[in-house]
Amino acid sequence: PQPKYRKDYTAPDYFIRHIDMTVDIGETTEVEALLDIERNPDRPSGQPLQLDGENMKLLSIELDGKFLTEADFEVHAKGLNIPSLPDRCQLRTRVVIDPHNNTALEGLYRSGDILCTQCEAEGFRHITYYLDRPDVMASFRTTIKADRSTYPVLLSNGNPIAEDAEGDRHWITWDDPHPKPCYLFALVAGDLARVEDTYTTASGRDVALRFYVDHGNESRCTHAMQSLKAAMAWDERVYGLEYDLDVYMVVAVSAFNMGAMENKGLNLFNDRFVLADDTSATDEDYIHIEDVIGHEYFHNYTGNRVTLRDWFQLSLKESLTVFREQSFSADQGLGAVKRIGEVRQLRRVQFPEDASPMAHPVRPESYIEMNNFYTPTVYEKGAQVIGMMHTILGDAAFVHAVQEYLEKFDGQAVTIEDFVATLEQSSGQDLQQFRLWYSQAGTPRLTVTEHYDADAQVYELVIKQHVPDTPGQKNKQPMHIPLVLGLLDDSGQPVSLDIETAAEVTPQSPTQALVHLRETETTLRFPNRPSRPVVSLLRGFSAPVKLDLPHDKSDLHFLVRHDVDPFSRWDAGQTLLLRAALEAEQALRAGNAPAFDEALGETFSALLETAGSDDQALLAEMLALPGETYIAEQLDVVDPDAVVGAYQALRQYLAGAMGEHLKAAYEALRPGGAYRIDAGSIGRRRLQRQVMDYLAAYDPDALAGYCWQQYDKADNMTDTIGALAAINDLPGDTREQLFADFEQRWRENHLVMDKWLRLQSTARRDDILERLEQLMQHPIFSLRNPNRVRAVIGAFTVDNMPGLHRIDGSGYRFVADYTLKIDQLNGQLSARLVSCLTRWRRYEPQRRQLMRAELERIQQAGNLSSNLYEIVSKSLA
Ligand code: BAL
Ligand code: ZN
Repeated sequence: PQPKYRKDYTAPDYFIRHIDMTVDIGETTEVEALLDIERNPDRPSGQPLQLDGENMKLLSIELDGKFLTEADFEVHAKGLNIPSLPDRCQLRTRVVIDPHNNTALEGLYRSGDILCTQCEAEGFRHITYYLDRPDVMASFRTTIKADRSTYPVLLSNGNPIAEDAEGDRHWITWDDPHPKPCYLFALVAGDLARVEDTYTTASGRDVALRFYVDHGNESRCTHAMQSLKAAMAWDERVYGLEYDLDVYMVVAVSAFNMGAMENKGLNLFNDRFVLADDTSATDEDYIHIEDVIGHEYFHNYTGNRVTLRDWFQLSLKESLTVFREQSFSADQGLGAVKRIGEVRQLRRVQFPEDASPMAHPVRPESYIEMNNFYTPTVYEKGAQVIGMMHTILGDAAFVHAVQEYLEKFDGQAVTIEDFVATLEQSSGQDLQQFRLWYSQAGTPRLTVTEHYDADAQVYELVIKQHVPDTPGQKNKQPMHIPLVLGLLDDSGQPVSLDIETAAEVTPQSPTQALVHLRETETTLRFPNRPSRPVVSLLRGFSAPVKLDLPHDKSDLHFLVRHDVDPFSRWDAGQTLLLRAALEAEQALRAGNAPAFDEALGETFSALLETAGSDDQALLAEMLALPGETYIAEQLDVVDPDAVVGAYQALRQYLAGAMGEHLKAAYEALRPGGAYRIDAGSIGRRRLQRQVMDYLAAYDPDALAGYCWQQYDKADNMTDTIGALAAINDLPGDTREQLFADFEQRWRENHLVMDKWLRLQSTARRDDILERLEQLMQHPIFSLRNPNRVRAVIGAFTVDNMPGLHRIDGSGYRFVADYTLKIDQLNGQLSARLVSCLTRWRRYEPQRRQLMRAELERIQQAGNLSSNLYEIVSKSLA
């Protein structure tokens, strides 16, 4: 497979202005497409028409009503070429496709008993011959014909304009007047129940909201429906954006590669992001549903009304939409805690990617398989980049600039440069240097040193920035990094800021400032400081950087107690814990027993004592340890045994320091009434789960008793799964009995069973690989369903460090075996699973060798999907 490069972009030689398509579903599926084609006047005439098309059998082709013979065109594995065309013409193709055997889940495929589509990024070329690129936008008219009893519901984008039936077959025609790229096309055929509601827009129009789900699941759409209405109202209130069609449809699908897909007017959703009720969904499920429903809804403007010129611009729509989703979500109640969760996830997943052989800029320069670039870098780092521009411009100017962008480019396919230039023009801010965030890969590192001159009463910070080398990029330029900071005096009070520096400074309040770091080194001087202040840096996580703080331990303890910014307060605690974990890791590698400061236990025990009064969701975050992956991320050479050992030792130490208070806290946090999903109740349950995690280390027997009772009494899935999660790593009868009971109760509900599978795949036990094989024999499991595969194999690769890194290499062998098996079915999925092996160079020599050998075995197996080929070959390069 050959890479495609951003620099090679050329406009299309032809446009397709309209497509009239008939999809006739039967034993086989026949697709007839009539394309209105126009030559692009800006391109030379006489160019061949090169249509994309894969995995289809051509039946006939007509140009302006005349059948073409084989001499008139050329069909190859990737498409169809016609040497020359008139400037305007109509082309009609008829093809046969095979959705029932489409295991890759792109194009038209079968999920359970329904047929559905996934066209982003390049799935439409599996449905019919087409110019499958986002800068070709057409109006779509789609007729679907099918058996009436098997497929009573037939959906596509836009509005239904005609329908009829004859015998046991029926058909319906949908018309979507908004020109769109084919990646936003969708079609669904199946026997689905419909749940309907109405939203009245700010201007008074009624929009029909329709959820389509399997029969029996109707009552499980309530939260998704409410979330959709909340998102519609939020976009009107914050961005002044009103929905533009009369109908908004959401279909829940069980076999789905992505989380959801924003097809115009007809979103397709992985069913885990639609279906929920109190007994089967956890707090986190409810939050995810709200997020994803919001995300897909927000795409209607940022992505659909203004779309992409080419796939290198993917982050244009994704980062802005993730940013909008995150703002919406924070407004729904969890605020700063939501931000902390995003940062945790960024550090756990995106920072490692940015330091891996797959590291790429937010706007990639090349790709072999576009599906490999739906990454944490494009999405989550991209959203942080948008967030920094929001910080630099300020909220009002940012929202105004986005509105201008949407107006200016409405109905067009544009670039990241168009977006940034609009923000610049609208706000008057200079974002020239800031653009490096789009082109330079790698996580910048800030190293801060401090100096206090008691005689001169001056406190000074020197901040150095460095962007590490990444594949294909060396010697990078300094970035424009917005750093938000404040100072605390020795009583913990915020200090009025007076800063002497060559850097630009934007005051945000009398005690907080935004400093624009643009140089390799920046000096900040704070005069008139009668005593040494403690600096609070990177407030609100104002930039996605790694930060080496100047603080000693006592400063960090001080910030945990006093910082007014919840993010920085949390991060000071995380830094303390991380430093302790790294010292333990070093001790273990040197053959010594880890030792921890008493002060650490005191600070965290003191936090626990505030369990009744403080913000409980924030407290839960404060008490949660930095994950093993994040600890490993700090090391030049990773020894997984030492990382896991250090994590456990630290957890055991803190649990011991908190001691009997843990039991009192657990009791105090028991629910007082019926299940509710407001922010306060979610916070209480999160804190209770965190307490249980320490209790598992402090007093496993007591914990087992609590788990039994909690499981028995639970009226909601958060408490039920909380009991299983807490006891997951503890051997014994209670664990086995609870897991067995859960299976009996929930074996018919595949989404709930995913939780059961996931917990067992991440359990720390010597026979984990045998257990994984058993789980894959369970009737609910199928290698063809991505959710099931992610629950067993995916969870194991991401959250089972000791199992994956077994010193005999059996964990790696297991992953490689299943990667190869799944690659025969679904290349998008196999490419994700293998990513746990790609950073083999960072491990100690024995693991390094074992991981590399498995990657080489995959490479040598041959016949790989382009997805897997790209990841494996880049990892070994
Ligand atoms: N566009 C793919 C799914 C999503 O990001 O919404
Ligand atoms: Zn998206």
